[in-house]
Amino acid sequence: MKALILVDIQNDFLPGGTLAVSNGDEIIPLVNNLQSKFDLVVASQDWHPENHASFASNHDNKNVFDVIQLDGQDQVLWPNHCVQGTIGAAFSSDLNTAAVAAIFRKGMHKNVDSYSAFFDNNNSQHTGLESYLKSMNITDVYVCGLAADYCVYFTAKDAQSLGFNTFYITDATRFISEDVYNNILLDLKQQGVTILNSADI
Ligand code: VGL
Ligand code: ZN
Repeated sequence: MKALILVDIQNDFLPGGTLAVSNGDEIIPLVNNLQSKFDLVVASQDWHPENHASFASNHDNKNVFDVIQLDGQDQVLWPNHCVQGTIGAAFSSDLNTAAVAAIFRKGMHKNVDSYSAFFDNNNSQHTGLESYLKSMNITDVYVCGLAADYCVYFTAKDAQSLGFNTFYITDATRFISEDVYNNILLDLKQQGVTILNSADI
């Protein structure tokens, strides 16, 4: 059984949002069309409290894109984004969510970020996605959404390490940083993730 995970297709990651990914809106028609090819469609939603430690505004003398140590790990500081209950945190109104069976929210704990739809960045808290997919007999996981080099990457990496056959749909993602993107593609290939285009599905 095959699942499609729609990662963080939220207004703040789209043109006009606070952490807009260039051309992020271009993926939406593709993602809408892909959904009917899957047994199950689920979505993740970045869902931060206003005082979240990943926001540069919550640190003295720090700028957006500075890197700090948080709980022993490198943490990029972001503009405020996807604050719980705001329009920025909502899914794009162009995204077809009618077939989305379940939504997994992440990044709710003030002191730890959560790029992956499966766990927090320190791997301590599960979102419930792994056990949900396994309970639905999913063996193959396809990932798309935003951003290619952060949340889609970590979701694909974790899916593969959890034993799912994992597929990363390049034309149904857009990156924040091209350098980071080139590195993560190499890493995903090394982990055994299949990199493909939506036309191959
Ligand atoms: C994301 C940065 C911060 C993402 C979420 O969805 O890729 N990136 N929070
Ligand atoms: Zn975030």
